[in-house]
Amino acid sequence: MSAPDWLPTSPLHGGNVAYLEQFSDEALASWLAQPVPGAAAGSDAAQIAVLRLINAYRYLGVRKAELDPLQRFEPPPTPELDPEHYGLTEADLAREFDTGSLFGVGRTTLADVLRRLRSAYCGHVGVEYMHITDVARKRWLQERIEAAQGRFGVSADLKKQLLKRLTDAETLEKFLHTRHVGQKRFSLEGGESLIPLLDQVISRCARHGAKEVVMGMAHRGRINVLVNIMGRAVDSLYEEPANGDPDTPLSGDVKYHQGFSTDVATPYGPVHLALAFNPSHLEIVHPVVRGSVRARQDRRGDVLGYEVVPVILHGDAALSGQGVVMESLNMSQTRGFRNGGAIHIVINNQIGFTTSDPRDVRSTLYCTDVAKMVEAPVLHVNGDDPEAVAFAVQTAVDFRYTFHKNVFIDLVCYRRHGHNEQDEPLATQPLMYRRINAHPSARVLYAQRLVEEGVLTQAQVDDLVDACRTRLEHGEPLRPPLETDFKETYGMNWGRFRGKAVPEVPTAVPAARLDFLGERITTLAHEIELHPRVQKVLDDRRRMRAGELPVDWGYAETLAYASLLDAGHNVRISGQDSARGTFFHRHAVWHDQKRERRQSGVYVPLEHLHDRQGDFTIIDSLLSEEAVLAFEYGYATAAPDTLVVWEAQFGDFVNGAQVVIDQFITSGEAKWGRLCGLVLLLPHGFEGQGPEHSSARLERFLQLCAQDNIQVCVPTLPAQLFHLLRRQIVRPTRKPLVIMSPKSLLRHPASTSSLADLSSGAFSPVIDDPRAPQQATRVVLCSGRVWFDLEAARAARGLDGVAIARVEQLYPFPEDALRETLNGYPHAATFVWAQEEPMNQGAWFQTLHHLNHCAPAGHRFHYAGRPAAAAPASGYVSRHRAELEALIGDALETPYEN
Ligand SMILES: Cc1ncc(C[n+]2csc(CCOP(=O)(O)OP(=O)(O)O)c2C)c(N)n1
Ligand SMILES: [Mg+2]
Repeated sequence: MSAPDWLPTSPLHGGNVAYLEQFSDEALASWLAQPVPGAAAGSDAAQIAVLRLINAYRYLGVRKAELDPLQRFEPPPTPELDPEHYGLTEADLAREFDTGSLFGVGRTTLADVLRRLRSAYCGHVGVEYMHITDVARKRWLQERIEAAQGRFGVSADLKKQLLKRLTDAETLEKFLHTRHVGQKRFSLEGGESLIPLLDQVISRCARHGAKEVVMGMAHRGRINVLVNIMGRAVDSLYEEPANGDPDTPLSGDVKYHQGFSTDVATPYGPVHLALAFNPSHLEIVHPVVRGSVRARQDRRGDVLGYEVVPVILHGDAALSGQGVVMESLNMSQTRGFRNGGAIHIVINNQIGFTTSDPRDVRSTLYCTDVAKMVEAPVLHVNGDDPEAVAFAVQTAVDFRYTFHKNVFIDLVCYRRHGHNEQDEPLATQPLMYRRINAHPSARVLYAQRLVEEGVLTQAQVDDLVDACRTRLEHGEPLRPPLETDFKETYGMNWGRFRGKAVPEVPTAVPAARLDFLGERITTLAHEIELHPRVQKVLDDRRRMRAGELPVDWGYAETLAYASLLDAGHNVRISGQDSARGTFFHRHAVWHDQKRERRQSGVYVPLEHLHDRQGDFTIIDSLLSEEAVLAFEYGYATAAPDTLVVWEAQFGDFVNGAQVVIDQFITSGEAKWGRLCGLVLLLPHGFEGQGPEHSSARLERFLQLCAQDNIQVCVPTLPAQLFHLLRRQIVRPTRKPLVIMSPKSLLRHPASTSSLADLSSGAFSPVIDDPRAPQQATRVVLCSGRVWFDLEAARAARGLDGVAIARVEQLYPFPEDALRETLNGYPHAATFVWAQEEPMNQGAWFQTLHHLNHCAPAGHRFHYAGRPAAAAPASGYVSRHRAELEALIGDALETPYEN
């Protein structure tokens, strides 16, 4: 075979090993893939062949690594790992070669090279790292792996500790199996090494300075983690509130979704551990954990993630199957969402429920291949070798702390029982499970090894089991909680926010303060040449401050944020293109037309109020709904005093994050008692933009409303948004707030407020007809922008007998306020609910009972709106207009039989 063009024909002349080294590993890899026709002739060629062989092991050694405890599959043919592939022969084995960058070797025989490579790359740890483009990261890993050569240098003390933790893991499962017969627990058996693994992760992180570790995981082994890692008492998991207890309105959740937080001791000091509550939706907790970690990091000013570390566990099937993993990884290094890298752990039991055939589960070789998109290294490790596991952990944690990047540990194991304990795995995996049934546990295998090594006697091994069993039988925790004041220090004191009632609070800001803030947000600290259209926005805001123009949405919203920052609260807003605003209205970041961003070419007025203000963060997010919204939920649940806002580009796209809405935002408090003050801004309104840019699916949010879980509002005036955003923080409760936010209203001349509207009053759940026509015989109620269409038509048609009022808060439904409004129209005989959404959508069916509750005796509300429709809106402007005309007529003039 001839060398590729870029290689000199005789690379060794003139010390050209170094020359070879400078070529990228990728280039060498592609050369490697070429077939080798004949024997390598001459010593130069043989030397090149040796270097190529070394490189091949770095890329492909993992394929021959002994990772699977069950040894079900033959390793795939990998001729690139055989010297013959490069034309090297038996005779070359004893010859000495230069080994290039093979760590710590220099010149040695080919036989020695092979031995070193096989022990480094083909033992119980298989590493994938050659996809990393950064040379420093790659070299760092190379050194670690090649220096160890599969010998992990584990001390006798650590060996005993590893066995003890394996024993705890196994004994707990056996104990639960007999104590709580027939109860689903999603046993960890087959993957017991997870417990010593997590122990090592926590203490290694502590050694690097971690003060908090936040974990997320699904069902598998969760009870084991709660007991063995978090120190939860077993009985506390199985306690249930008495049936029908009126003080327990919460739904609660199954025990394998329980979160917990505690402080644990490590040799390097105490660590606060939090395990996030999770729903069944396996991978969705991943971005939630990242958000919670980011909030904690922000609170500590921990920019690089030294003190707070996310540890995220995955199942093999879920990791490779669910799209939210890709979204979460994609955001993991971006400015607004990074954590300084997460430690990912895969409980790779080689099966998902009943599905394990490689031809069905994924299209990649490894379940971890998605990690490569962010160039994370992957350490695959045989779960039957706890020492290899400990080595993988040390390497992974040190890597994370050195480079602040994600890292994956793929714990290759098996699942001893069915998916849950009632499941019969032999029904679908007979061969796999026959093997498993004959396979001794990791504890038994490791105990045998330690007895053979003379580290422990069999009696001592048995004592470990007995001691654990005794503790469990006496109800003692397997990991006693630590007496620290950590919880007080790092806890978030949510107690002050708990409460069912959602009282109205004063949210007005004194005029003088508004004026001061208005000055700050319209003043440039340094010279910036704005785009003329942005300059116009700024000029207009200055005139709004002076009272020369009415207050628009952009100014009112910015003042709301300014007033909260002024009081020391932090404000965090993320969404696609949120800094400017999809509709060119927000302009929270000003761009100099002459300078690059990096050369202070941007100015964020809300960061420059005064020295004691809160932090303002506005993020143009990556194009993700699910992961980003989940992240913000996680953030908001860990930052009660920060106003956290997520904005959809158009409200229509929020359904890409439906899991977050269903499983966390609307039900998290009922299931887990988790409070959250997250705000969703969802642009909504039927303006002829077609089926996909009209509806944030108001009806879906309303359907999810119960037990005071969330708030759903449709503000139609800038001052309403101002008070609503402020109320979210000023009020002593925390409830998610869903806002159907404006699009065309942003520029509607009638949709403005005055400065006085901000310096007095509060959010009004119902806005009466400003004309309050007391003689009205017909009352039309609506929500949102259609009010302006109705009002314009009413005026144009001279329908003085019609009153049109707005319901601005749809949940909790303001029955008292609405009754009061309706009482103002004693002559009304016709009551109409008008909406622009089709009948099966919008607020109609979800609020009808409230409306009729409020209607005067003997009256009920009639519907005026589009007929039920499959698609939210028409794509034809003419049809859109005709439908609008029809619904206006129905609302204002069509007679209804009562
Ligand atoms: C999003 C989602 N889809 C489907 C399920 C149902 N389900 C529960 S566990 C499971 C298999 C998960 O396999 P894996 O991720 O490998 O975890 P393991 O149970 O093997 O530990 C499935 C399909 C679920 N919980 N969540
Ligand atoms: Mg699995």
